[in-house]
This record gives sequence, structure tokens and C-alpha cells, in this order.
Amino acid sequence: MITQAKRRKLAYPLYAITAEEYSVGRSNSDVVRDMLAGGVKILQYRQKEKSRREKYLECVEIRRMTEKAAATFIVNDDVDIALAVKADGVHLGQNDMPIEVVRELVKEEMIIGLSTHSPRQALDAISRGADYIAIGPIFPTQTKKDVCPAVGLEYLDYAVKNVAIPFVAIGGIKLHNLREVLEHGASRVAMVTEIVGAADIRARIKEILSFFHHE
Ligand code: 3NM
Repeated sequence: MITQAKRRKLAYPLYAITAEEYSVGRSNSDVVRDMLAGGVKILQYRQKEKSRREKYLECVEIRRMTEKAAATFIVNDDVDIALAVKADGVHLGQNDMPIEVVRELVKEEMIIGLSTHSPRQALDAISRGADYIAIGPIFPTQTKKDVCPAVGLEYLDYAVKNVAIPFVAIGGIKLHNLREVLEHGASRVAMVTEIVGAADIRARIKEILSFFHHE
């Protein structure tokens, strides 16, 4: 169940996600430092090909940084790492453990997010107690390896009309198509490569955030 406290932690327009392999030589912690300096308030640690020990150690550091910046910190996939570092939330995919099982482990105050790719998956996630869902991939993306083909703006339109919990549009979202996504009614967008691959991450974030300030 989504509480007011959890809603507050999700009440930001830009959801930034790490991926060291696309960070053009920078470490996750360098990227996170720039994300936070640029004004990111929700950050997900997502790192597929590293040992769990490395991921844990990075998450310890990122928890410290996000806490200082009063930013919401969500860990992708690894429920135990999320618990160990006292993250604000955990983000699951369709092939991860069922939400009900994760909820028993993390208790009520931790945010649980779920990736969804169809209206059916959205309704299922909501009925199982997800606090927010990701809606995507809106556009084609190479960043997530095992994801289904782009679902297009149609699924976003469905979410805008029918999803009452917070949701975030994701997948192939860039500066050049951001306006279109916002015009379809998204109030939160998640981005990986558009941010981590930018030469100047702080400047890129300011540019992205300016779309929201001028709404
Ligand atoms: N999840 P980029 S698409 C992590 O549709 C992720 O669930 C998706 O990366 C989903 O912003 C995606 O570089 C990758 O396209 C998004």
C-alpha cells in the first residue's frame, strides 16, 4: 500500500538510473555525485555485471550520498542489498520474486517498484501492492537487454487514464522526445543513457529539469 510518506519520496519528475557500462569511463559513484549535484531527487542503482560484493559496497556509498542530498534511493533487483544499506526502495522486474514475498521481507515502509510492459501487468502489479510502476519501454532502447520491444506511447496513455499509483515512463527517453512524453501526460520520466552518457551530467540534468519547470 502506498502511504503519504512513500508518495512524498516519489514526488519528483526525474528518476535517474545508473549503468557504469554506459557512463563513458566514469564510476557509478562519480556519476551519482554529478546526478545529485545536478538536482536529481530519485536515483536507482542498477548494475547488471558486477559481483554482489561490489554492488553492496557501491550501494553503501550511494546511500550515504543520497541521504546527504535528501534524495530517494532505490536498489534494482537485490532485495537483500536494499535492506542492508537501508535504501528507500527496491525495484523489481517481471521475473523477480513476487511482490507479496518481497513485501514480507522489506515490510510496509519500503517502496516496491515494478517494471511493467502492458496494462495487464500494471493491474497485476497494483493488485499485488506495488507502490509505483514503470511503464515501458516507450521507445526502442538497447540499455535493458531482456526487455520486450517498445510498447510505444499507447501504454503510457493507458497508464495516464487508469493507473492511480505513481508511475514513471521509461525506455529510450531523450531530450529530443521528452516533450512528446510529457504531452502524453507523464509526470515522471526515468532515463539511463541520456544522463549517464552525457559529457556534462549536471548540465544535462538541468536541461531535462527545465522541461518541468516551464510546464
Ligand atoms: N527498463 P534508456 S527500459 C531499465 O521498459 C529499463 O522496463 C525498461 O534505458 C522497461 O533510458 C530500460 O537508456 C532502459 O533507454 C532504459
